[in-house]
Amino acid sequence: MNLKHKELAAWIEEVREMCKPDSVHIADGSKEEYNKMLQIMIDAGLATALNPEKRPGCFLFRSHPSDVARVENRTFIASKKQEDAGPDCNWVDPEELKADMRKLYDGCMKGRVMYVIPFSMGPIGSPISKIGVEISDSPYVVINMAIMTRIGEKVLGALGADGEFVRCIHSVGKPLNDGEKDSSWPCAPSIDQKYISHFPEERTIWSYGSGYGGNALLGKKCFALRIAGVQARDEGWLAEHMLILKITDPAGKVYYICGALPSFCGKTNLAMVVPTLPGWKVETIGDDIAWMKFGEDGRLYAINPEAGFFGVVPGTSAQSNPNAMKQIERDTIFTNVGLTDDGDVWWEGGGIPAPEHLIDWEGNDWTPDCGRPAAHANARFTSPAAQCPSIAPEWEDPAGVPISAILIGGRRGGTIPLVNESLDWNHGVFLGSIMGSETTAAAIGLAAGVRRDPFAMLPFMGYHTGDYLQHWLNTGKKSDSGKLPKIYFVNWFRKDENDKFIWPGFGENSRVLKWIVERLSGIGEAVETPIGNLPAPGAIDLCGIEDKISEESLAKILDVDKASWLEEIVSIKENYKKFGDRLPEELSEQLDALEKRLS
Ligand code: SAT
Ligand code: MN
Repeated sequence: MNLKHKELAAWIEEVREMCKPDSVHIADGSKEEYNKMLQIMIDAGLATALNPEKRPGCFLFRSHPSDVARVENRTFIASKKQEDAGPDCNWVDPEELKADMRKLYDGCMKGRVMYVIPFSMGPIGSPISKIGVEISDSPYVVINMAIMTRIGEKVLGALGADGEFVRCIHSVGKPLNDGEKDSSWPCAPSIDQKYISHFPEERTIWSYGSGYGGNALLGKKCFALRIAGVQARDEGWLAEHMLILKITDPAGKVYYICGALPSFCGKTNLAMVVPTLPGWKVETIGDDIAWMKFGEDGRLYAINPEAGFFGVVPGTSAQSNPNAMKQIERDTIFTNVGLTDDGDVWWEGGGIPAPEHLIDWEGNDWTPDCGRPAAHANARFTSPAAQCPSIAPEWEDPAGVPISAILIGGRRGGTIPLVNESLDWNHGVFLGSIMGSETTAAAIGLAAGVRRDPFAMLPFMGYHTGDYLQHWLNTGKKSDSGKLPKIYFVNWFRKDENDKFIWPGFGENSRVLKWIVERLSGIGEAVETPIGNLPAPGAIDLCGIEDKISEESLAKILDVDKASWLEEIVSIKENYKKFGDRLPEELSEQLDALEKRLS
């Protein structure tokens, strides 16, 4: 391919000289290329084609047991100054890190092809989209990036001769000696040989040693959250770990809502929720990341920068997520699930009885009584967003969709009510700053059991969290309060005295969405409380689920228990200490005001 972009061509040459691959391939993004790469991986024993009668167009990969998830302690933010990385990032000096990594990169692609993957985060040509180029020695990365982003020639076209792009280098970290046979999942097996490095000032990502998920598909968390977060701060927009929903009420009025939920809070399920309320429709725009910019009308417009979903497989069932179940019937890549004897896939929590025998995610014989799971807990599907049955027709609209509300939430057994409407933007940002999930029933006490995860960004911060929260506060000053999205704090996970979830969840969460939409349109009823506006008695529609939850139980998860909120304040203060003098003043004010309202 003829590269018009001189800087890009020079950078490719520089990386080639460092990594010393056998050859270079610039991905064109065609279907033929995708199929050919899969065939090469099947022939080499890296991939298994599933039974086309059961799962047409589907393939299974098994990763190395050391390489099954993101590695947070090997994720580095190498800003020039340590204080700019803040309390939630692993900071390393950029020059030292580069020197170490250059040694690892030297000759690391020997025996392999170096793939160059031009990719667009967001619809090509959207004013909110951005371009990256990932250089990788993993064909698995190429086909996953082909699903998760828009790749190839059309991106090079959009880049032109001098367009801006984020430089991403990735190597699995396993050069091949002459004649050495490749393993089925090459990687650097020891954790301390893995590096997921970000150079925020240079808008550059260097990854080494892992082939899995966000460690290797560099458009996702590395670019779209950590690097884009820094770009968003500098350019005045928001790059967030949020799903995007389209809700249509029975009268046909449409609302778009973003939602930030930490891991294991059912984010993908909510992104594809099937409402149980008659007349209501929910469609999907995105399941993981939202990029939001102000439009000329002063409203925030969001795009989903991704083109596919990289969802957790275990627990995905016709009950938890019927849309995902349909989506992954075809043209999907599975990683680390079980392989049945008839060439289909199987996983725990799928609602399908276990077969008598299968091959587990590590490639071993498996029977239901063997005492090991068939699928790894972080097994994933990679599947095009376009084939999700609930995808909204406008999901690729380059203009984005205007956001009316932002949901934030976590997994909390107590204190935090089912839903709480913030009083205004700053109060909403305050709620975003205190959100989080209980880790375990840690012995260190209630307060220490909550992992505060502001806007679900903790693992994805590219700079100081205090500055990040200040950026949210500043964003609110850029428009009229009536045009800004309203912020709602949700918690599906309140438990009763017997440790049982009180709220039925899943499709019934649409009842909370209904109240939110009614609030937006001015008809929803709320009561003012010291912590925010909570649904008035009877305002959450329980029609048809009276057998699952009574008005009394609902009242329990909509209460404000003063004693536990006072404990909460102690814990928030403790957590705020880590921001030092970068804790935004507005947030201390919010905390003081809350304390006053409670007393
Ligand atoms: O591996 S990913 O970062 O893509 C998914 C996740 O961990 O949330
Ligand atoms: Mn995520």
